[in-house]
Amino acid sequence: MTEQARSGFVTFVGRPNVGKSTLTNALVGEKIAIISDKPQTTRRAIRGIVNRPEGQLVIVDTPGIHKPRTLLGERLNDLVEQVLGDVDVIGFCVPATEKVGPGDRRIAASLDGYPRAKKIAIVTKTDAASRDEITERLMEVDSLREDWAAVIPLSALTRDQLEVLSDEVLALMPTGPALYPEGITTDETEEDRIAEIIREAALDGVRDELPHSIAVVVDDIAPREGSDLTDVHASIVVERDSQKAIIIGHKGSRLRDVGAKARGEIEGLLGTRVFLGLHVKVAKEWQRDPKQLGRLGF
Ligand code: GDP
Ligand code: K
Ligand code: MG
Repeated sequence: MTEQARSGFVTFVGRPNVGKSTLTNALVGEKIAIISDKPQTTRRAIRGIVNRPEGQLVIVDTPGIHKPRTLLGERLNDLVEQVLGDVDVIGFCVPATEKVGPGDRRIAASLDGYPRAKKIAIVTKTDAASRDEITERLMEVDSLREDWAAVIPLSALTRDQLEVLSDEVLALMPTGPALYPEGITTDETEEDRIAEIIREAALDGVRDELPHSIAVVVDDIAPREGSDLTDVHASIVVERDSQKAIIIGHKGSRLRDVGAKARGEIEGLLGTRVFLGLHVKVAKEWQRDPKQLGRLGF
């Protein structure tokens, strides 16, 4: 018996840092979403594509719904609402390592607002939890809703049970042809991916409000004539002069580290050697300014 191919959209929801972006990347098999231990670091809807013999999954990694503090926050919430209303499957994530709390309960209950999507529960980070903890979490999560199509424990880090998840999600998708050509892992542009790599490197080691104030714009990508080098120029945009000083660091030391870390990854992405020119700019209160937001692509 040959079954018809299936395809559709899935997104993962859950509190910040439960492992949604890591899971997206692990399923796609390539880093397309940035991972950070800072909450709320995903800032756009990023699509990752998974091809399987049985069909195609398009994973949409979103920032998640948060209390909006700025115009940027409001726009991101609208974006997430739209994604949740459109997807075929929603995967609700809780980490095996932490007890289910009010935040998890609120998010699980809010899925009532998206009746179109089938819902599955995912217990993440099983590599970091004991058997008893995993069992306890599975029971807690199971009781949060009556309509889970499946409850799956997994580890994105060790890849344990990832296939179980993708099989389960695919089986819930409508039948239909692939939505993207095979061989494509994301619909993100090269510029977007480079900007995110730089943002991830710049986020590493900064604290408090600063992560939220950082945006990155790629100004130029050009192969250098007569060499195997690509010149990439990008701007790291912050909101205040004091933040600019932190990003640059003593005698430019921090910016150099950010550049070195990002350059290696960009070389992997482009498959050439890279000269990376980073410039730090101040755009006052860009998160609240519609014109600046437009310029930064939000
Ligand atoms: P998100 O905010 O839900 O997108 O979470 P991230 O994917 O950014 O991950 C948050 C943190 O959890 C990062 O430090 C990850 O390295 C870590 N993490 C994610 N998945 C796993 C996992 O399967 N096992 C372990 N031990 N850590 C994980
Ligand atoms: K995060
Ligand atoms: Mg994320």
